[in-house]
Amino acid sequence: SIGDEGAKPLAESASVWCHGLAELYGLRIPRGKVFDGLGTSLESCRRRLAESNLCFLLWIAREDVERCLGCLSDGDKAFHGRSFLGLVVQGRKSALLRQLLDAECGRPDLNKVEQDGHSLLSLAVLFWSPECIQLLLKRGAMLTSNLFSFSLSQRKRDKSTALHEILRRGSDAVLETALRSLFPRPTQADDDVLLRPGASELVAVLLAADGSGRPAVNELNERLERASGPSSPAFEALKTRSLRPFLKRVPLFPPRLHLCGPGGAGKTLLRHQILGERAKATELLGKDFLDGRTRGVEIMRASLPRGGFWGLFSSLIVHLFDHGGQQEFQVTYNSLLTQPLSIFVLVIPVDTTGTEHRKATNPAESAAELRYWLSSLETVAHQVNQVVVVANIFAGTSRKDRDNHVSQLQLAMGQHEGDRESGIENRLSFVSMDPVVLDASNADDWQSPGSLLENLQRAWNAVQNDKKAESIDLTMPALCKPLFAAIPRLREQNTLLQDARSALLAVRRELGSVVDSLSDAALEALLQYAEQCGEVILSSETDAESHLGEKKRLAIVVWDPNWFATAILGEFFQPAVWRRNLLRKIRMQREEVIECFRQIVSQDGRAQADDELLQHVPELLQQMRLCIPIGSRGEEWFPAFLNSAENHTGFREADEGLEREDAPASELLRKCLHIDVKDQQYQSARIRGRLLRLTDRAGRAVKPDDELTSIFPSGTFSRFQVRILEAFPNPTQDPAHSRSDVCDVYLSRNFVRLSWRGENGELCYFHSFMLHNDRGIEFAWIAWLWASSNKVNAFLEGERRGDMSTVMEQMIDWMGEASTIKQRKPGWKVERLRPSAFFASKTALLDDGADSFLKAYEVEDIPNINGTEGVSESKGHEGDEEDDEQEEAG
Ligand SMILES: Nc1nc2c(ncn2[C@@H]2O[C@H](COP(=O)(O)OP(=O)(O)OP(=O)(O)O)[C@@H](O)[C@H]2O)c(=O)[nH]1
Ligand SMILES: [Mg+2]
Repeated sequence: SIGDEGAKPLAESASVWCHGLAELYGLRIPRGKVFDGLGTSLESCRRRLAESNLCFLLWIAREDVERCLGCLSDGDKAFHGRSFLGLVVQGRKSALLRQLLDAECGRPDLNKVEQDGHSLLSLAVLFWSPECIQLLLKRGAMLTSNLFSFSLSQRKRDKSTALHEILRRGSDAVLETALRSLFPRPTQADDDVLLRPGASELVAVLLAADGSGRPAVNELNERLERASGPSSPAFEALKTRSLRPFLKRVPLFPPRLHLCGPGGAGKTLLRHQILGERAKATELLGKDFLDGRTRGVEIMRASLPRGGFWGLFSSLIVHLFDHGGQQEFQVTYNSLLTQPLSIFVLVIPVDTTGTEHRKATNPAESAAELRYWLSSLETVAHQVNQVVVVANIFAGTSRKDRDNHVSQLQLAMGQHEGDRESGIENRLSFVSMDPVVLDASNADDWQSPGSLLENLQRAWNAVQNDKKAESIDLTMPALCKPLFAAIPRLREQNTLLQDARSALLAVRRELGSVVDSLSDAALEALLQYAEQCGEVILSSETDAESHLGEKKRLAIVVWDPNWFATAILGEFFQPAVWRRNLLRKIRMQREEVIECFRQIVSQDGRAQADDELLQHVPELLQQMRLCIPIGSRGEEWFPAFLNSAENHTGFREADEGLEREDAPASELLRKCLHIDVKDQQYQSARIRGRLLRLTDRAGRAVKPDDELTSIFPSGTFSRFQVRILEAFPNPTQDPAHSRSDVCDVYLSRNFVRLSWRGENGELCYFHSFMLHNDRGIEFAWIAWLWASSNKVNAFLEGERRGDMSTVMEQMIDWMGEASTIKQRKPGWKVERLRPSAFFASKTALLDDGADSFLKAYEVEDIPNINGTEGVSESKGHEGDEEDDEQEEAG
């Protein structure tokens, strides 16, 4: 059709070019796209091509990295439903692919699905480019159990997974890369990989069948048999055992049901009702407060009717955790509440009659209590959770009182839910926005229509179907089953606490041939599932001999978590016990902790604890965040549960040496260093103060009587104190005898004090407080730094370095670290304090608001406290109007 002689060669080139592309991509490109039949020059032909959407095919063919990068960042360059990277893979351009992936522009998703269902990896297999396969696998493309057509045939029978195809066609090197990409880390005869939590994915891929029903693992076995000579490590690891028994998986169970709430709320009574233990319920109703309270946590299995038509005869197994609500037992919570698939039942008492140990409740207090528990759960709970709020109505409460309480609780739940909308991350999911109202003393109330049981059934369904749960491995190896069956028998042997070696021997004895072929590491992996299901508690130690550094080795096994939490920890946390054992110190020697456990364990008699075994118990405490080791050797322990500044109900704080410091900063300076700030000698002294407060929903700093919407995670101040001890490892036990030549450290419940002395009598002094609001909850932190002259440099980490602002920033950082749990930090605001606030009492300081704080535009560097700010007490804090006005003007 082309008349023009000159255009003929062009038409031919275009043909060749289209043909070339067709070969390369298997795509038919009409010649007319390139050559319109009218063009008169090669130039115009090129231009036409460059202007069409085909030009990027040319760039790929030419491996023009720069232009291809442009296309990649463009994002929408696709041809016939094939993505840009898909085209690169299809063209087998491994070198180009590498360069594109190296360039890190936009970090393309290597597991994206193409329009025709292929993945980049399956395309690389389809067009067979070993280089691309390896490259993609190394860069994070994942083998899946999806079926693809790797031939022209579209019949299901002829489909297979990418792994099948690699097993059939790939070289050893390609296969090695594929297997490596499946294993979570390089396998060095690590034969427990398949048993570890999170191995489901790997197992699913190995077990995936091709279109004709042949599982990949069969092909793998055949290939392993065929292989001769030395092969790769991943290969070797698989060869050492027969894979089959490791691959079968069953669902992980059961969800955890946590009964939480204040002491005496009726949690245990409710538990007895749920478990149908009428006699125990009656007994508890007759008990007095101290006898009845739960020590530590009681853990047991419970079976609830599943509900719904089909579930009529089946039941819902849950792991029930009945937590002691008294403050001193709350320390056991953190480590237990953090697991996924948790259902929290928050029991709030409604009792307008009151008892000796518990005040009568009022609606506002109950709502505040609920808010506290919600914030507290919020800081520790795993994302996959459900919350049921229960109002437990005690006998003698009028209908009107009940309704008032319930509507306040409802309001508090609504407010909490409202936070979600304002963009604050909220990780609690309520089953219903209405509290469940019941009377725990009534045996059937909890299962009446619309009551607790129905809510639990809904919660159970919700956690199972939670989208967020998809990323969690909810299966375990079938091999766990015989182990789980053996655990009750192991408990009966009255060695509830065992070191790793004896524990593993006991398991082997119980399970016999089932686990013959398993290594100790594989058994440990199975025990980890038991721990995940709440059947045992494990503690591990860092393996010193391991070359990998971080590797952990099982140290002890607690066969009965219930026994450990109640009989051992519950006993340990009794104030009476640590009073008797004189353990109330800032720091404990590791030996003291061990000694205390020795006594408790031997009195209990259900475990034989020898010295070696007891040596490992502190690790368990540390794992539960009850004690914090100090320094790298961890010989000393900071008992977080004893040093917390929280209220301990039931005894007088003053009698126990548990008072909290509460004096104004200047008074403490006088008391601790015998220094009167107004002394002429300290004319040039400098002061720097910070107040850090939690914020409310609107980002405003809260006051003592405000409702807290976020709280400091429990143990925040303890962790801050530990950080101080690590930096300045010489605390003074007795405040009266402080040494003057080194940095002197003193800690008490809510107080930290550091003092440094320079060569010429210069002094530097730091102190900080944790403050509690009206309800005894930590809500603010104050820090002061005072230096006798501007020449004094403070010490940090035992060195003389940094100026005052460095020190202050460091302290605030440490506080930030201490209050951050799982990357979550409560909302707070830091305010700079005026020197005049140095003389104010805490209450006055918090009350008067802005007057004590520097305004944003004011410069902090005030030459000395006797200057403009004025130190005299009359002028200082108590709100001198004139003074205030001057400040405003300034
Ligand atoms: N009349 C009446 N008494 C109740 C009710 N709920 C709890 N009690 C009584 O209140 C006391 C405390 O109840 P528990 O169930 O032990 O409270 P708890 O929440 O488990 O308390 P801790 O274990 O200390 O956290 C017991 O003496 C119960 O008998 C109720 O609904 N009605
Ligand atoms: Mg209880």
